[in-house]
Amino acid sequence: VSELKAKIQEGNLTLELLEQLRVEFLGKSGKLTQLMPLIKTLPADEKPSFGKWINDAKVEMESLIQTEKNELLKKELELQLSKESIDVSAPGYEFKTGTLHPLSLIVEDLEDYFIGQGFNVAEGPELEQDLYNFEMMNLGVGHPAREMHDSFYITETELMRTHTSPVQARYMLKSEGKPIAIISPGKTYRRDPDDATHSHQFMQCEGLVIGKDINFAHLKETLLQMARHLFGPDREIRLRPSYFPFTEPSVEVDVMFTKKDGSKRWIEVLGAGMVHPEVLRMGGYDAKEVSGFAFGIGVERIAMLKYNIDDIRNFYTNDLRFLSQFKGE
Ligand code: FA5
Repeated sequence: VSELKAKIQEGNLTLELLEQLRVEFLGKSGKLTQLMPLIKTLPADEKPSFGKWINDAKVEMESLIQTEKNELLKKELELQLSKESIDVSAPGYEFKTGTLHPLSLIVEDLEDYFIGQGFNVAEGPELEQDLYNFEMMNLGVGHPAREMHDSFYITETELMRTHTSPVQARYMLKSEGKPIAIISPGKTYRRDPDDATHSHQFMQCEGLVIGKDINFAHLKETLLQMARHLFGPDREIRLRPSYFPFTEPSVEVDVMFTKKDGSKRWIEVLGAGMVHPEVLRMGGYDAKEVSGFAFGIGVERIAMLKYNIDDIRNFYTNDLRFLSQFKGE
């Protein structure tokens, strides 16, 4: 007992060293344990006192070790607590959050704006059937305007949609002759070589309005108000005659931009027109009863103009230095 006491008092114990001491004295072949068999060699009248002596020693040693163990555990806990104390004056961590992609910002803005005008938002598949992408848009097999939409065919009859216009056809069939006012933003695909203003995958936002007495003035005013919402209240637009097989008459719309050096120029942002009677008919509408207009906006174009971006590839190369500039927009 005194030997153990001395060793504990030497100090510098750790929990591990203490355990070694326990084994050394009380373990299976420990110093005290080894004394136990001696009891057999003693005369019967000495056995009880020897047994008591051994037992007392064991109890005392165990208590010494337990006390020391509690001390060590307490010290360890205190050390840990002192290390882990909270320094309320330490500078905080910067939590890095993502940001919406500029194209998502434009799409959300268009959705908010048109929902406010009473439009619904419709969706259609990106892997589209030839039927909706071309035929129901009045571009039959062999139609030369199909060339304008060099496409990625996946099977004989399915392709990656070349524009968002097939959503027009799908929505007309679903609406069964009822009036329509929708926009439909989404991804589109064409076999255009990538350059500063073209991408093989880009976004469009379709618009379609069908009802009684819808006329060209409705289309013009809708586009003018949208341009002013997007680019400011004084913004001028210009409608140029154009051709699309699914609209008649057709126009392309330019928006006036003032460059940094003060010079002005028109920039094309969308195609539009009055829905072609054939398209109405195929969609289940009577062209003598109703009329409609449609438009297809190039979303990247809008984003490039709004945020002054001169290369469309910036949207698709995931450079955080570019993307992080749209925080808080
Ligand atoms: C169309 O795709 C018609 N569906 C638009 C339309 C809808 C007309 C409804 C009438 C009624 P166009 O091929 O011009 O039209 O494309 C429309 C816009 O998409 C273009 O003004 C341009 O901004 C954008 N666009 C076309 N090709 C690309 C491309 N490769 N990369 C980026 N933007 C493109």
